[in-house]
Amino acid sequence: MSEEWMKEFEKDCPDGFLREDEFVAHYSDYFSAGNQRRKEALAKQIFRTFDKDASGCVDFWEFMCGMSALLRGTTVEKLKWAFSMYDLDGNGYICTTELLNVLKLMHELRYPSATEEELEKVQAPLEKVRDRVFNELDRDGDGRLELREFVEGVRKNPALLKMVEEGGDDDCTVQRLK
Ligand SMILES: [Ca+2]
Ligand SMILES: [Ca+2]
Repeated sequence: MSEEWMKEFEKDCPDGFLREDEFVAHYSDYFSAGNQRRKEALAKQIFRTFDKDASGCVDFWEFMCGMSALLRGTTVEKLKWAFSMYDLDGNGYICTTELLNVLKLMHELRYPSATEEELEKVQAPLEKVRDRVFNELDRDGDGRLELREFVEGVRKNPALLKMVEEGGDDDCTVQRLK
């Protein structure tokens, strides 16, 4: 597995570094459908979770750490990665706006060809999902999810993460919320 990654990485990054704009371009091409601006926003966010020292470049080591946490990590490692992905501004907690934005991005990933109108329609159900997730996870009720609240809460109730990943837009999720 890691040898394949090494090859891919060397092909894409002959100088040993992957820059943000290269990653974003690569990613946008990979998902041919979907709104360009939103795809770029998501790609930047994924890149940022890899770019641990915020240098704007990901070296092979950072790339490997990111990928292995994502693909082969323990539940806690995956949850930490999810947390850093959801914490869009990187200030150490997830606020309600960030969670809603993540829900929208996840929805767009599942339905890359959704029109603006369709996205408008899912706004209300996604807000419900957000409220539900906060009710469950925000133990101290301060409107912020900290890493500890997030990891412990989702470990106790994995269905919550599934709701976030699946965007809560299918009928059964909406049903479950009623
Ligand atoms: Ca934040
Ligand atoms: Ca809190």
